[in-house]
Amino acid sequence: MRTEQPKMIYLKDYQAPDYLIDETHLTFELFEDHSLVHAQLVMRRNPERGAGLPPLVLDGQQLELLSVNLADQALTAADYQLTDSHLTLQPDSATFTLDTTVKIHPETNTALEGLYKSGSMFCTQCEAEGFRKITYYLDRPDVMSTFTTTVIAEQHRYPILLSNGNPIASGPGEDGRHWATWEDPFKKPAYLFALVAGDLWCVEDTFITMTERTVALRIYVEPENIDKCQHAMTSLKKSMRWDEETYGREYDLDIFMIVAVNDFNMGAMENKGLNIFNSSAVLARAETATDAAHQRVEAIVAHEYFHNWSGNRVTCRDWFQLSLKEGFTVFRDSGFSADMNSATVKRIQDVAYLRTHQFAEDAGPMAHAVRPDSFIEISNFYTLTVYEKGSEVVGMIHTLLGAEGFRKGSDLYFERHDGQAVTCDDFIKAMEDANGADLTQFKRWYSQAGTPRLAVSESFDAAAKTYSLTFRQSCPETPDKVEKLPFVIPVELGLLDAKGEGIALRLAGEAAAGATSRVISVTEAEQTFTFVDIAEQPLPSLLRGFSAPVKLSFPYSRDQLMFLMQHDSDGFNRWDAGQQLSVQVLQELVGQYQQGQALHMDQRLIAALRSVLSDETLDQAMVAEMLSLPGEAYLTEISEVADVDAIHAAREYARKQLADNLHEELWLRYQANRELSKQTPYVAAAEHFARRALQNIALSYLMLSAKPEVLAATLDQFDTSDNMTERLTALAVLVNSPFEAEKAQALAVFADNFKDNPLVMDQWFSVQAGSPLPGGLERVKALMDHPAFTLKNPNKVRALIGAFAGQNLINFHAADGSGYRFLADLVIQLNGFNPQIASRQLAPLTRWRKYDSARQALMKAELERILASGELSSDVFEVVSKSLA
Ligand code: B3K
Ligand code: ZN
Repeated sequence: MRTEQPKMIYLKDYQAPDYLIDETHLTFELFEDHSLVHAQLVMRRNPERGAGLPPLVLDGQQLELLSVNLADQALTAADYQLTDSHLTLQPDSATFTLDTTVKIHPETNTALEGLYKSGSMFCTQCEAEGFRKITYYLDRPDVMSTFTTTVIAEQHRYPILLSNGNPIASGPGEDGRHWATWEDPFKKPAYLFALVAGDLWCVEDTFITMTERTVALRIYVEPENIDKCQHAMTSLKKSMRWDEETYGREYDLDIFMIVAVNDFNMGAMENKGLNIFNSSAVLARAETATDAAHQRVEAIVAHEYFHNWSGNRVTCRDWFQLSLKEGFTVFRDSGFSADMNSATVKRIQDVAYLRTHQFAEDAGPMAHAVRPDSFIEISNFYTLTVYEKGSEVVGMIHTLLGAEGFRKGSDLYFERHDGQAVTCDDFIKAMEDANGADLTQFKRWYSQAGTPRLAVSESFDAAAKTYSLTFRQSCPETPDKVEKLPFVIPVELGLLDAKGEGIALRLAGEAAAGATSRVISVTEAEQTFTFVDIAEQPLPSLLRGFSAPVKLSFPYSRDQLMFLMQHDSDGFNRWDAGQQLSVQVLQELVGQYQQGQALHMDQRLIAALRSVLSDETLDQAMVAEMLSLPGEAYLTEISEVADVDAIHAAREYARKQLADNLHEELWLRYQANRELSKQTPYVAAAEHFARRALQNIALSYLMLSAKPEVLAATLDQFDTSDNMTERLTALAVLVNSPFEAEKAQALAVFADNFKDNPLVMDQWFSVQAGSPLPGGLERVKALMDHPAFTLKNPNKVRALIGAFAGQNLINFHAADGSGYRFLADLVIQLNGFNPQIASRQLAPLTRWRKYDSARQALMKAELERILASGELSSDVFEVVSKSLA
């Protein structure tokens, strides 16, 4: 909890540190009711900051200072100043050693930041500013030091003692204790420090690097999970190979370790040589994890591994530069996932997510630039904007420079800045220097928040055989009030002739026609591009592959969208045409609902999806994606004022229409794929994901008919399938069906089978929390009393509370405000023991401006109630106060 009024911190106030730490030597003595941390810091005055010896101000929170020695002299309380956030003392020489001993309480640390206990295991989470809860330190990323760490703990309870780097010594101690010392030769900021002590088993493997060094790989888990590590290990080895082949990056230590912990505030953490993972991001096997979970494990293992270069070897100068490592690393992991699976499907999923959630963030009260220029609590800035939009920005550089140019740029960046803490500008500079490019205007993507709009209009001159596209860009105002200057927007496009063939493109002034798809850069507020030699009116395919994170509009007719769905050579745009068509149709239904009319759906959507469903040549994962109507959250995001009830009614009506009209086709595809699933043992690979995805979406449509043969098929899938992907879908389909007895039975059987597997129980909670059937809040409240539920575990909070408030819009937004009240009560409770989780769960309430005035008033009242509820963490304070501003 804060004791002072939270302060805003500004990028413009950045100053290099007064002192540097060259070596950090830590000794941890772990006990059940406290722990002791001895730190020896070898320090010196930062030469960059000139002569003179200013006071040394160390960060430290929730530490009990037992002793402090400066240059081997014990200090007394008169020699230093101590507040609840800093220890200040006066060095008398430019180089010195500082020794401190502090007492801390990991056993009661519920915020899961710093050193804490997850079950019986000790573990750490230091990014962004958790290290200051471990010892007094210069806890900022531009202070980089080597570390040696000795961990001493009871041998019996904690046979495994881990820290960063390579193990150098270990041995028995007194009173049944033992110790181990680790040495990390690479300089790193304290946020990458990690320690683990526990009774863990590990799966081992090795990796031979590109220079033929052998690296030991270990995944540590609690004994009962030892059978669920293989997928993560395979993913790790694929990641290591991919980073060598794609970016020329080789691993540097002799050992790479992953530890799975159950209580973790986010997905995983890239600590040097010792990644600590939420168990949900490591454990996966067919029987207990869905295809989506398998893909998430693969992506997160890769992401954290890739940080070894983009984040650890080259790190951030300050936390405003967070996207330097996160945006780039998300871009890298997306490339990896695209290569391992279907690239088009990966792109579709990323874009659907970005448009739904990042666009909403960019339009809300917490909107901020990819490189924010101020914050109160950095933990609040691990956002979709920093991560996903940051990745899109890196992706646009890739598009503008081409794959080869981009690789030259990344090589130069890693070479130039290895071992340094740098800025987004340094990244851009390397890209520019390696390519002789000028990205000055492009850099606005880093400083201007908000989602640009790009309105496109066309004009065709049959006589002159020219076709012009005019682009008008604008960007809505954001809370920072930063003036929006034109962005550089790379637009990949093609023109289709009447047969759907791509036309070879030649811009006016160019000597000859080139390819049928190309990238043009829109750099002005309004800009026209004229194509020549265009014999007939073409149909444009715009923003192929979603080449820029903008809201593009073009006045397509529904027939034109259907034409693009069938003919566009760009798979992403075929899907997107389908989405645009669905949006038009759904918005029309929303209008009918609001007017109190009977709903009538444009039959062209049915025809379009029928032809998708009957096309056996299409990638089945694509078919599944195309059958998925835009979600309620996306329909909310694109509405001026979101009508929760109308959106829900319209979408459900459309689903039922599709289900009724396409019953035969869906049933055929369901049965064919289900048959294959029965015959094939589970494989975690793209074509199998694709088959099961289509099978499962088909089943969820089919059940809308409530026909007995569909119920029978669902029960069979639930009872007999060998994998969680099929079983969980069957469960979800039953939960959302009218078959009360079967639903209750399936839920009970599932809970009984998996009561000892917390990750599977999370799925069980989510399926129920997400069900749009009436009575959602009561169900969620009842589930909170289930023995497997606890608010202390972030995964449980996300599974039940997060799924309810984030995905079950019709229940969460109940007109009486009960959902809002429930969430606010929980946020107030969570604020007391885990501020980061409290602040995350708050997000749905911050979107109040999207709703009708009655709901707005209810949501605001809850935000005000939170604000008045007592001592707020800086995390919750920042989000609530900005939302109300
Ligand atoms: N770097 C961490 C996130 C840390 C979040 C701190 N609140 C995981 C990642 O992005 O790889
Ligand atoms: Zn990351």
